[in-house]
Amino acid sequence: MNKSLAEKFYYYMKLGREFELRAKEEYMKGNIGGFLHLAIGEEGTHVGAILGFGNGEFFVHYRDHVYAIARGISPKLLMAELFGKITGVSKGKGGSMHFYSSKFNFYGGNAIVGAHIPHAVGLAYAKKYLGKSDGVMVAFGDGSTNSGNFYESLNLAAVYQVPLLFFCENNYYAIGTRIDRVSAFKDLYKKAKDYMIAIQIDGMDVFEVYRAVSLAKEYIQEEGKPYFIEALTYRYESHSMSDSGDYRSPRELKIAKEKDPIDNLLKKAFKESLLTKEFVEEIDRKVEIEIEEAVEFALNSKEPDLEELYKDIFCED
Ligand SMILES: Cc1ncc(C[n+]2csc(CCOP(=O)(O)OP(=O)(O)O)c2C)c(N)n1
Ligand SMILES: [Mg+2]
Repeated sequence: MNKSLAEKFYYYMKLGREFELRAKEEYMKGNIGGFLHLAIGEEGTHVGAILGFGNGEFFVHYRDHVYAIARGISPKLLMAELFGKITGVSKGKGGSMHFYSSKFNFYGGNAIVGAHIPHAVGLAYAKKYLGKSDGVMVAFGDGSTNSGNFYESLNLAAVYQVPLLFFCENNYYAIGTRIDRVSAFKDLYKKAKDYMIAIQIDGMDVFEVYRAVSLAKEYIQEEGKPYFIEALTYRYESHSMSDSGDYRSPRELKIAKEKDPIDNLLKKAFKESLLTKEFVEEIDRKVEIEIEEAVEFALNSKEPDLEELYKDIFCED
């Protein structure tokens, strides 16, 4: 692990966390409406995966903010999207669950659990068909792995041998339902291992996620075959702003927070002299300013005109 990578990890994880903490505040003030799913606690998984995969095409479910930030999409465009403004990354028409930017190869989020997994198989198939060597990645939650779409996708990806990285974030819950109540397997990589190489990693360790995803990317590109990673992670907040999260005990939360991915990164990086205290303080100040500017931008932007309702429905090319 080198210094510049550790610096990037810290910057994006901190930016992601502060973005979401502020989004929660703005939601409570009434500046953001609709759904809001936060990934606080999952930053090691999201940032490690995006940076490990590079610029390749990426599909994701609705818990998409930190992925978009790590992809380099401006927090201004993302905050404006949450505020429902025309300057938002999806012109204020998608909100939290539908960040989308073809410029950034970002084809998420998607609100329907598991529905985007076959889309990713389709794009990976197209790549292979057109003789392109770069791969595609799709991120989804543990809950998706109980859906038919998921198994159809594993099957087709293996039948056609497409360059697709399946990236499962196992945070142990689908809304309020704990995984062992709905899934025959607690270790979700086992659901994929007869179709392709499938591994389980510690998603609270950004270094481990980055390493595993980088290696998987090399594999799918060189071999032209699918690959499956299950990252064990945890969300600190409730499923969305509309549930209380009280289906988890305070003790469970406390144990999870002891593995906090940002603290984890700092501990390792200080020990190996990859980060300095001065750098961390400088980033904290930079992040504070960026978030403030993002909220200003969102507040001062306009809502979409009514005619926007009829745009972006059919492909015009
Ligand atoms: C097909 C479908 N069924 C049900 C829902 C309602 N729903 C929204 S999120 C969710 C839980 C999904 O959990 P998981 O895949 O583990 O992702 P996480 O929220 O934990 O990131 C459900 C059941 C939905 N959006 N789509
Ligand atoms: Mg889940």
